[in-house]
Amino acid sequence: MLLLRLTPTSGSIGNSHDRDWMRVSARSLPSCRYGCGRIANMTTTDPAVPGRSRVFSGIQPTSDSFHLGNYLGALRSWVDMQHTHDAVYCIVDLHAITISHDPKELHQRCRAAAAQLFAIGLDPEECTLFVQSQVPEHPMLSWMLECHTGFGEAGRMTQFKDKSSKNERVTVGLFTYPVLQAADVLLYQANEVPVGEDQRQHIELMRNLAQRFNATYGDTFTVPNAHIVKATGTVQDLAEPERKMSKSASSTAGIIDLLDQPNRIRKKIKSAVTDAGREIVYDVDNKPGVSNLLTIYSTLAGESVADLESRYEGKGYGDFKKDLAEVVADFCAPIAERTNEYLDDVTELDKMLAQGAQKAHAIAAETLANAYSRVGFRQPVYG
Ligand code: AQP
Repeated sequence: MLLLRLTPTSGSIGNSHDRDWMRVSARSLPSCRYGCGRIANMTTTDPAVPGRSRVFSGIQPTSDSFHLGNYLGALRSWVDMQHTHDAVYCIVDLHAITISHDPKELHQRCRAAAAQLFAIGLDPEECTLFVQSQVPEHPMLSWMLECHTGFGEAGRMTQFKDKSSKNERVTVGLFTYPVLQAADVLLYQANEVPVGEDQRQHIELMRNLAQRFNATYGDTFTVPNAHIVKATGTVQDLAEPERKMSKSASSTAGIIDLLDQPNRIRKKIKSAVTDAGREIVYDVDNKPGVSNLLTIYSTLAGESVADLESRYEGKGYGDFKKDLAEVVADFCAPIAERTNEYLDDVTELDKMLAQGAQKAHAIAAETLANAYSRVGFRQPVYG
């Protein structure tokens, strides 16, 4: 049974489009605090699924390889949580066309993404992994949520502002990206969403949308929580430590790809920007470059930052970087090898993804059917 609790929050509605929209909603919501710019905060006290709590997360197939930021920020949690949660993971190819793309490349990158995810340790017996475009409920729910999202509310998303300033072609899809992301998660009644720090604002939006929909139509969606690992929530670019490691960076010099060759990894780490002084100490404000390298080292080697600081006391950046390069290269090499093995048999890989999509569809269809009847739609007719 799903128990829901209503409490006010401070989510302010600043834009006039939003305020108009909220006034309409408020009339049908006597039990919630609206009108003063507050929205209801609904938290689940029981998991949607008896037994294991559910997690959902997605990743875009927008490059040939995932990078260390993706891995340390999110994918590592995906692997861990498949053993403790009812885990549903998605390669979000619908999101990938919000920026320019090449159709053949996208098709191939979905397979490369799946191969890498299995290679880092996702197990189809332990979790559900599927490609978003194979489960049609995602855009269907997204439309419904778009019709409950304030224009100004969507416009405040910093990722949209950032990406729209970098791309010449700014689409409506890029604007509504976080609403599709909300649909992705809400379809599965997920309790937790393992992501990097950059996704915190999007999770907040999806929580607001779930609360708003529930308050308007009755309990329909579990309100999810972000699962962000503090230490690795943002992995910085090695060449520009003030920026997050990102596929869309202007140069690849500061990005460690999981599929990079060992020599390439060594070269990138050797050239990583360090800071003034010679001490290897963790100090994000004054030594962002070294602190980032220490985080990577500590997480991959399973050693505490304090132990690493002691080990490298009195030694220079050269020794530290040399050892770190070997740690990273040793970590990535077997992933690249296993990825290639999966890619050697794309028929089997496609079969695994189709099975994942069937499992995902069974959950998504149930949530969508419920949401459809709540808003007064007829049930969808498939096939
Ligand atoms: N630098 C990072 N540190 C920690 N976590 C990160 N994530 C991404 N970059 C970092 C997390 O990886 C997951 C997948 O993200 P995505 O599919 O949205 O990939 P992305 O955001 O497109 O990755 P990029 O590299 O940042 O691409 P661009 O440049 O296109 O935006 C998410 O959980 C994300 O938080």
